Amino acid sequence: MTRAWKSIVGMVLIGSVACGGSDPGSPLVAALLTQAAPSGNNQSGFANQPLPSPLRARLLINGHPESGRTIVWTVSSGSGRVTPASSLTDVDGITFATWTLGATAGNQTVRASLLEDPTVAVSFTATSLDATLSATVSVRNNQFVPATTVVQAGGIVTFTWNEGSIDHNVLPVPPQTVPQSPASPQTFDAPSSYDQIFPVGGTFDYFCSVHGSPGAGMAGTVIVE
Ligand SMILES: [Cu+2]
Repeated sequence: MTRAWKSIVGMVLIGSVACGGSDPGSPLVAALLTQAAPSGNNQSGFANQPLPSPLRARLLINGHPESGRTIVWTVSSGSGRVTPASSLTDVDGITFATWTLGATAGNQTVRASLLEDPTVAVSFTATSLDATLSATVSVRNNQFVPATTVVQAGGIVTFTWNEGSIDHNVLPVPPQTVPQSPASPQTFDAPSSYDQIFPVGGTFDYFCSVHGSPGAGMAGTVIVE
């Protein structure tokens, strides 16, 4: 079966593209690109920095790993880049690439596809935790939105009590001493707002002592790069 598939691929490569999908019994239909385990899917990272783990894709032909095939890596959403632009599958049918996220906030997507048949493809998603010098956390009933905020060292996070927001404070999880709302543990109602400067890098967990506890309920985190 593998030999038959390869001969069809050879025909595709010399230009007979139409033959690939015309026969429902064609072995080419049995080419499957999947996320390998571990795949590197659903990571979070910072803009302009490579994700911690590579993206890994696996090619199966008729259910068997296929080596020596070219997989093309392309960024399909977000402004990042993936390297190399193409790579060969190994004896386990696996190949990998490194994804550097772009500055686009939120979700970004990379697509891996088989050079010989781009319809054989799989996508990977990642979330950009874009670091800025200022960010806003909305203090609501009863949650902090977003729950995780990222700023650069020296950045300011503004905590704002939304309209209708009642009886909340911001307390640091020890040993950190920030963020901390004024006169805490006194609580505040909307309209209230205060700015917290984060001079140094680190992870700063906080919570509302009325509706949460460290790491649970109304709680949040500021990551300072
Ligand atoms: Cu609260």
